[in-house]
Parts: sequence; C-alpha cells; structure tokens
Amino acid sequence: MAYLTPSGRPCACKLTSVVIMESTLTARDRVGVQDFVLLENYTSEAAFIENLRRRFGEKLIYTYIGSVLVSVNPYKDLEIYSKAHMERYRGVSFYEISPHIYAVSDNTYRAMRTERRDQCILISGESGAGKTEASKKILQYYATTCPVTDHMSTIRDRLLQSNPVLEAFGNAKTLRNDNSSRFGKYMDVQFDFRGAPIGGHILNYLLEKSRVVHQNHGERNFHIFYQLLEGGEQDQLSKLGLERNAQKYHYLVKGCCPRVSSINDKSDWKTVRKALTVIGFHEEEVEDLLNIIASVLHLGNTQFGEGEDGETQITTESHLTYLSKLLGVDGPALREALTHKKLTAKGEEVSPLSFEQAVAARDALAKAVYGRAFTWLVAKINQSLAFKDEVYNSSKGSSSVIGLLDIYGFEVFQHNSFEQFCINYCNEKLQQLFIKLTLKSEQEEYEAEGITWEPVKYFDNKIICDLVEEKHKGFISILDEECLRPGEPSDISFLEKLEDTLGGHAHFVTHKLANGKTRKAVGREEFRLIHYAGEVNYTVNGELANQSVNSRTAGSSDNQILSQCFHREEVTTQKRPETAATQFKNSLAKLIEILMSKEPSYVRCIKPNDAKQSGRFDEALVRHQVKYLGLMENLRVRRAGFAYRRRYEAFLQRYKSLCPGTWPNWQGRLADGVATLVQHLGYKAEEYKLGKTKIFIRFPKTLFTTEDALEARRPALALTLQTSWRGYR
Ligand code: AD9
Ligand code: MG
Repeated sequence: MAYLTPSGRPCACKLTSVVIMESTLTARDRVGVQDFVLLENYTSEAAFIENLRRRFGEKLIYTYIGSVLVSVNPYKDLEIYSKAHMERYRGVSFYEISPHIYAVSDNTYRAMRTERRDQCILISGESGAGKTEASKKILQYYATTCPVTDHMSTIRDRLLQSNPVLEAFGNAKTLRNDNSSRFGKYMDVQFDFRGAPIGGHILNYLLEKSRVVHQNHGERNFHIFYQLLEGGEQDQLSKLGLERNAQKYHYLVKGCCPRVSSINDKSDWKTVRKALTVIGFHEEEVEDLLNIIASVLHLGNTQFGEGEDGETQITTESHLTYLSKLLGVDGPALREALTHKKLTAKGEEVSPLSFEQAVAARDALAKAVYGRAFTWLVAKINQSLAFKDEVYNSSKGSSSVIGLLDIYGFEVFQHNSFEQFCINYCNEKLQQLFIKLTLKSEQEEYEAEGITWEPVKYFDNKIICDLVEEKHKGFISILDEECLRPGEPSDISFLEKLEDTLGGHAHFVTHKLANGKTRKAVGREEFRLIHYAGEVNYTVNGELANQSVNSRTAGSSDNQILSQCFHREEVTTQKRPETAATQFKNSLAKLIEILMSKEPSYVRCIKPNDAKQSGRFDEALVRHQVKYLGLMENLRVRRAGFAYRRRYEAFLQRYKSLCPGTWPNWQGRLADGVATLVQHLGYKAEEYKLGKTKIFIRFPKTLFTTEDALEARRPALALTLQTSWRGYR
C-alpha cells in the first residue's frame, strides 16, 4: 500500500495549502478523530460510531482507517468538490490535510506514477451509500488535475461522458436510491508515462434484467425509457410508434412511479444524447439503440388471447407490426416465437404455448433484447475509449492503470431471488479479497520493515465462498447440474439436492430441522445462507427458469446491435452451454484476478438513513453497515501492534525542531536522525520500533504528546497542523 508516500513538493508549499484548508475548516474540524486509528478506545464499536456521528454532524463525511477512506453519504451538496478543493489535494499526503475522496484519488495517482504499479480503488457499501458518486468524483479529479494534450482531451471527455450513458441504460429509481446502479462496473483508466489519461476500459457485471419487465412498488424501470418518452422529439417518437406518456406502457407502470421529484428525465435525455455523440456513436447506431428501447415497450404492451382453435394468439397486432419493423425481424417468425416453442428433439416441429408460457416468452425476449443491447453499449464505449497506439506513439509500452470498482452492495429484500444471490456472492468474494489484501499488505509491510507480525483474529468468510463455488459440491455446481439435466428442471428437486449436499453446513439452512420438525423462519421453497454480513432467505421459485434465454428470433435481426449480439450465442450453442450462475462465477474470478494484480485502495461508503435525508444519522443502520463492511476488524488489523507509522524523512521533517541534535537539518542517515530525535523526546523502548524506512509508533498517546510539544514550541503552525494530523478528541 502506498501508505504515507511523501508528497514530493517543497514543505513550504504543503504548509501553505494546509493553512488555507484548515483556516476554513478549523471550527468544524474540532470534532472526533479524523483517523480511527487514533481512537483511544479503538476496540469499541460505540466509540467508532460516535466518532462517525459527531463528524457527520459537522458535515465531515470522510474519516480514515489508516489509508482506507470511510465516507458517509451527506445527501446534500457540501460544496467540497470544487476545482479549488482539487488543487488543495494535489501532491499532498494523507495526514497533512482533512480526509477526502480527492486525497485517495491523488495518493493512488502518485503511487501509480512513482512506484509504476497499477492501482485500483475498490468502492463498496450498500445501495444508496454513495459508491457511484464517489467513483464519479475520482474520475472528475483525474479529468481536472491530470495533464492533457488535445488528443487526450477527447479521451478524457469520453471517459466522463460514458457515465451518463451507462447510468441511463443501467440505473433506475429504487426504494433505496433514486439513481441506483443496477449493474456492477469495473473501469480501468489508462495513463501514459506523463500521467495523462490515454484510454479506458469497462467491464460490466450482471445487469438486473428482471427490472425490464417488472418493478416493485415505488420503483421504476431503467431511466432511458422515461428519458426517451419525455425528451425525445415528436417525429422521433412517431417513427418509433410511441406516445409521450409513460403511463401507457405496461413495463413502465408496474411500480406506479413514472415520475421522480429528484430526476428531470427531459434534461437527462439531452445530456445522454450529447454524451452519445461525444463518445462517437453514429446516427444509425443511436437509431438501432432507440429501436430496441421502443421495441421493449411494444413487447410489454403485446397481449395474448385465445383463438378459435383454442391456441394462444397475439391480440395486439399493431404492436407486433412495430416490433417486426423496429427489431428488423420477420413478422410471422416473431409471432411464432412468441406463441410457440420449438421441440428441439423433433427437428423443426413446434408446439403451441399456453397463455402463461406466451407471457413468459414475451418477457424473456424483452429481457434478453435489453440485456444484449446493454452489453453492446458497453462494448461500443470500450471501442471508443480504447488506447490507440497510432495516436499516442510516444507513450507506447509505458502506460499504467487505475481501476475503479463500483459494484452493488449486499442486498436483502423481502423476496430474494437469483439476482440477490449473485450480488451477495459477489460481496462475499470482495470481502474475501479485502481480508486477504489488508492482512497481506499489513503483514508484508511488517516483514519488509523487519518488524515482528502480531496476528489478529477475524472471521474468514472463505467458508461461505466455498459453499457457493466449490467444484462438484458447491451451490453453483448443483444448480448447473439441475439446469443442464435433460427434461424440465424442477425447483423442488433442486432444493432437495441442495439439502442432500449442503444440509448440515454451518452457513446453509432450509425449513427442515435435524429432528424432523419444520423451521418456521424459512419457507418450503426457500433456503437460507448465513452470509458474513447477515442472513438471507432465497426463493428457489423460478431460479432455474431464469437460466434460459430466448434467442430464437433475434439472431436473424436486421438491427445491427441484435444480430451482432445474438450471433455469437448461436455459434456457441453446439457446446454444453454455460449457465448464468457459472458465467457469473467465472466473471467474478476474472475480476478478482484483475484486482489482485493491482495495488488496492479502499473507499467504504455508509448510508446514514433510509429516508435519503440530509443531516439524519440512524445509529442502528450505521452500526449494521460498520459490522458488515468489517470496519472494526479493519481497524483492529491496522492497530495490531502499531497504531501509527511514518517514513523517516517525513517524521524528521515534521519534528526536527524539537531536538537540538536534528535542528535545523540532520546530515547523517535518516534512521539515525529519527533515533536521535525520539531519544531526545524520551520515547520508551516499548513505545516504538524502527523499521528499515519507517518509524512505527505503538500508541496514539505517544504521538499526541509529541504533537503537544510541537504545538507548545510553534503555536501558530502547530495549530493548523494538529487538526490534520490527529484531529481533536
Ligand atoms: V447503488 O448500490 O448504485 O443503489 P450507490 O451507488 O452507493 O448506490 P449513489 O452514489 O448513487 O449510491 O448515491 C445515492 C445518492 O446519494 C446520490 O444520487 C446523491 O444524491 C447522494 N450522494 C451520494 N454521495 C454524495 C456526496 N458525496 N455528496 C452529496 C451524495 N450527495
Ligand atoms: Mg451506484
């Protein structure tokens, strides 16, 4: 970890910037400690939360645990993200200035440049905690502060503009967040040897496709539908066969919430249209995209009834006509795909679908079409962000990367399905990574500095990851087996298999108790996983149906996006297909590999209340998040042995005035200078250790005493620095 990387700027400049910053914040900064490592009672959860609460009350939303940034969503614009704020954080180390997302951005950037190692910033937290906002702020920081030439400004603009486009298609209003990301996102930003952005790449994970056809009460479909209806030009809507009224579309009214007070669909539409142009979408491509959006709405309004022959038939011909035109598929083929199924075992023979089956086929097609369009959109953005050698000849071979991970947090609803299962499994994997990397990096640092490592107890959630992904006997293997077995898959036999294989596992529970009785808290079609973050009941109902995709019609589409997307699937159907669960498992494994190859920084986001209100701090809600984000464990690991560490040059620079032997300048080895200094200050042997490049201080009190000495000697300067170094207790 690039912990306490020296700023590389002259001291006088740094001090000036601190003074400017602190002079505006001094009064508010007299609250709590700005690094939890400095909490006297660091094992107390109550003290931890009290520190968060007090700082939040003063609009100090950021606090560190060592180099991990904890952020509490203020639910209002705090005016701390201006260009002037960005400037204050440039080239300044963590402890010289108040905690901020810009400090993490800048330290990561400098670590990438000075250590020439790829970095990543992992942003986690529950829905509405502020992950996406944090990732946007980081990107804005780089876009504003990094050097750019004309060519590069194009890439910079595209990087920024990819956000509104992806949010339009991948975000939606939910009960928890008016702009909830319904997909996981990992974005690499590539920099050349001068530190200028030259490219980017996005990986997307598991779009919540079920939202296309169904929304819970108080929720909406993806923003783009409402944006198009509100903001699209009249002749455009007419061409698409759409009316400017979201209420007319079945897929848009399930949540009874077509309008959201915090969202302006009309102006968002303008932003998205502009962004598509900046990213380099051609008019025909935009048209294909809009055709898909409109076709989903027509599909939603496609109704079925019973014909004279008793077979299910489409009763809304006009929608079918539009569908065939917009999707570029043959009308009769589409009609057949929506009302009949192919009996693969009997060649070309088809059999009619029941009413319910036809509705399910329609919805499956809508989800598949939208899902593929989203995948295509990401691929297209990636093409436009791709690092182009011929443009940036000079930077060949010497680029580095900062990855930003903004992925859905742990989710528990009344009814939890396959999608929640994947999301929570993803969080288990990320927690596992966090444990590995924080412990590993801590251990490595101790080893590198030649200091004995003192192990810390923590809950290792590997047992839950194994339960899900172990070969042959893990949850996903059992699901695969059941899905790929010939004949109709059954949810109940799946549940029985789960019981047979996983029953008795400490983290897997069904309604059956060992004594033959029934456990009431788990339904007959449910199983419960005891996650590291809490217990969740999942319904198996539909778990298996979710795994199949209707691709019959779209493969032959004239719509470039659809034919491109579905063609690939057709080619691969000869092989044993991968289930959605296995696909997700594999993509997660790849993600973990990517993250492991980089040096991580963490932003842990906390949501202060469920009402999306500013100024409200719900302690119980925060306590729960502190628990499942593993923050107390994180703090204990960070405090294990030594609360504080600092590179020799930084420590000497700061305190040399306290010792005649080191003032004004120490000429010898840095380690000797620090030894001279701490001896003079009267540090006892058990209070500190000298490593190879850093001093390790065991107790915060030692540091406070030294700070007090500095304050007594240089009152004016010390006052400004004190706030940034240790906060006020
Ligand atoms: V989800 O898992 O995608 O549903 P996120 O991404 O964690 O969730 P998001 O960043 O979208 O949450 O934040 C939710 C809302 O909180 C935003 O729309 C803002 O209105 C508000 N927010 C979040 N962070 C900040 C901030 N730093 N300053 C002001 C903020 N408002
Ligand atoms: Mg988000």
